Amino acid sequence: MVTTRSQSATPSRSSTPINANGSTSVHANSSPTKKRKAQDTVTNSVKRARDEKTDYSRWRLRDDRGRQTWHYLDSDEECKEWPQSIADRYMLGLETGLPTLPSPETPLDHARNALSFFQHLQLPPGNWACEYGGPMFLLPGIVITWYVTQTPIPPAYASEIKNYLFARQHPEDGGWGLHIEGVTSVFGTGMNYTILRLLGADAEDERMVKARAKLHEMGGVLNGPHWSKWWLAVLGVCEWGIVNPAPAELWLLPDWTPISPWRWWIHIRQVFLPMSYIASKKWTYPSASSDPVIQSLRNELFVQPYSSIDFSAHRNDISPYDNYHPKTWVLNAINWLLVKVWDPYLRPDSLKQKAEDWTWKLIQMEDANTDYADLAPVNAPMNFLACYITEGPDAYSVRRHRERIPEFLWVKDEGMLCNGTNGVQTWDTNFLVQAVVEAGLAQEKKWKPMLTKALEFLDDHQIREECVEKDLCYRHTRKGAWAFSTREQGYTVSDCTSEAMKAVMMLQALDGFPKLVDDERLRDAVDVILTMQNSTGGVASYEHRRGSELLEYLNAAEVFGRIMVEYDYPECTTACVTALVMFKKLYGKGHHTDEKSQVKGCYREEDIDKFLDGALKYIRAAQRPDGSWYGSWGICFTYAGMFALESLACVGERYANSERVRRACRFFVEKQNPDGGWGESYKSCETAKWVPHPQGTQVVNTAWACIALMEAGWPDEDDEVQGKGALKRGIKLLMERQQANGEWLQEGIEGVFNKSCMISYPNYKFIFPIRALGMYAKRYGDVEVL
Ligand code: LAN
Repeated sequence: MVTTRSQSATPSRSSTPINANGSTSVHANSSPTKKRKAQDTVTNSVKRARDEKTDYSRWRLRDDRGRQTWHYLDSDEECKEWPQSIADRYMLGLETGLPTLPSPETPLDHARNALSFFQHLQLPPGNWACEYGGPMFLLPGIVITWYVTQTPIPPAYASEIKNYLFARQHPEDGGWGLHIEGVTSVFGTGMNYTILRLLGADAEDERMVKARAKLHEMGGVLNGPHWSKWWLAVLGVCEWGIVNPAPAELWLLPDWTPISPWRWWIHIRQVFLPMSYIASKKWTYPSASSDPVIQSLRNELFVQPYSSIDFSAHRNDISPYDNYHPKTWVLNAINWLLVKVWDPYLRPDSLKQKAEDWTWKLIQMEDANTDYADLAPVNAPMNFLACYITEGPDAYSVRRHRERIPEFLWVKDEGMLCNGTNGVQTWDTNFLVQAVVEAGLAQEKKWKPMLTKALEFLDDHQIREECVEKDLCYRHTRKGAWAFSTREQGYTVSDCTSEAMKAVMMLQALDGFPKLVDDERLRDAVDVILTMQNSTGGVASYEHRRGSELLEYLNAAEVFGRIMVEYDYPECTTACVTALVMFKKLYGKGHHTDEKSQVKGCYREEDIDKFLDGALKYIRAAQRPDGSWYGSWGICFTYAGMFALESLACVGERYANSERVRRACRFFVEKQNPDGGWGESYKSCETAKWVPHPQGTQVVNTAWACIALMEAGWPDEDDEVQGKGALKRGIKLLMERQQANGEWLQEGIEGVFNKSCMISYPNYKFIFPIRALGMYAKRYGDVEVL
């Protein structure tokens, strides 16, 4: 059986005093037994280094119009001038000092208590923030890029990155996986071991010895996936011969070809872009051969002696732990032709140059359109490196990239990690606003300042201009959209746009809130949403689908499935459906005068209706025979079921009149645990079958299930219904798990992407219970739930 690590529970912080100025001391979390163990091993001639631990009272999170960075203050004066906020302390896992609240009785009392706590975590521009960790392959790209570009790494960052990696090392086998709960793999172990060494960890530290042993047991880094081979070639630990082709020439293909990169899913093409550029140049860290750490890594990362390795013979080696999506015979055949025939004999220098020139131009466009923030922390360090290689160490592009990388980094009780994006600003803020409005609490005076700030944030972060040379760099329309994080990042996401639009419309429809986003800007958002639909009726994430699913034959990543093109998602589709339905309701009849016909009606009503029709057909078709929907962005059936049922409810399809909704309810009720809650493991996402959470009930799954049942119009009090009272028991569980200060504690990981990689959404444990409790009170009255 494979042991997994659970996401760390909130605050197991120690009060052990830590030296000021970031100077070294024993790890604050070391228990006496751990220390004893360490001493024993030292006498056994294996070392355990003394970990450097920074002083957590010196960290501050700055949020500058959504641009979030962590700062370590060196002097006491600075600390005095910039005191630590409650939000800082909470994120760092320090005591918040927030008081015990009056004992709640009704569901709304519970929701109010939760808000009393959660309001303290709102940041000055009006958004919420949190750790957004999970993937274990993001820090390596950043640290390797810092290293080869000779970027000074702040000592506090270096210490806390090491601490995080050690904290996340598998307690038994000593390795790391693709994500924090995943099984140990070569990708996770090879890359994280490497960066620990670059950051100064000692090769003879007992934890490194253990990790190395595990890596060797899995065959060493020769068995890693494509991305790790690429990074190790950049670092000069492997030779470029081991890296399967990433041909920059593909970018020269005419747009009509079915495999042109502009058709790929945005994340894959934006990673492939710098990857192909740097691979074409076969650039390697120039000091690799004289750098003692690299020399040493050449001995540590392989099972065989470095000098005996024929790297090109290991292009296709991959360990079974990493081979989630094996390469197809088509891809293998293409790779063979590229390596054996195209590269050595046919590739003209002029074509190589042309491909490099064009990819470089596209890299510059990505940087320009995001002010060097870039799409995500995978392409950002790669673009940074491309700029360094092309423009030299002192170029503006390099300095700007250097400045922006810290926006991906996050400090928590375990150390410093890399978030999956530059934050969750817009996304979490949308959902919190909606939860409060749905709970009917938005009119309470106490929450008005908080909600007004949130509205100001959403107003500030709607994207107002199209990309420069949008069509040339294949970008989707974005004027009127919202991104997942910030306006600067600037990537349209279908559901982020829709959820933000809903949050804005909900607040602006209430008395006492300013009308910050005018009708024209809401119409821009509608225009964007209407571009997102696929021919199936469903909606994808960043763009409508541009290429065939057959492109999966060319999926070279090995560690992820279904990444080559956009797919339909019930979650994204529902967000669009509910936003458009709300728009029609609030801005419908007589709200807009058509320019041509001068008819007063709803803006683009026909287009909206057509969209809704197709979208609902898709939602119905996506339901599985057992009544469930598969979720791609949250875990898993509880998440998608909640959205799908919301879509159906929106057009009046509910338990009373729909067999499919009854089937969905039965699915939920059958999965309920005896304690009244629901708990779903991330394995549901990997296997596409319901897998119960090994730790049982989870607050977030329970909230999703309760919301789903309420959207469905589940007759909870009907004696005739099997499963009577399921909803009430779920709501009770949410109330029981709430702490005296209003918070809920962190449980298992909540989110997912690419089927196999998990990602944390820690704010969900506040947002969705608030919503569920509020909805319950609205439907059943705000009385004690007995
Ligand atoms: C995200 C995070 C948010 C997520 C939702 C809005 C929840 C979803 O409904 C639509 C897709 C989206 C925007 C999404 C897409 C993929 C992301 C950006 C991530 C899961 C966060 C990290 C991930 C990104 C791909 C990580 C980098 C990895 C690569 C394979 C390039």
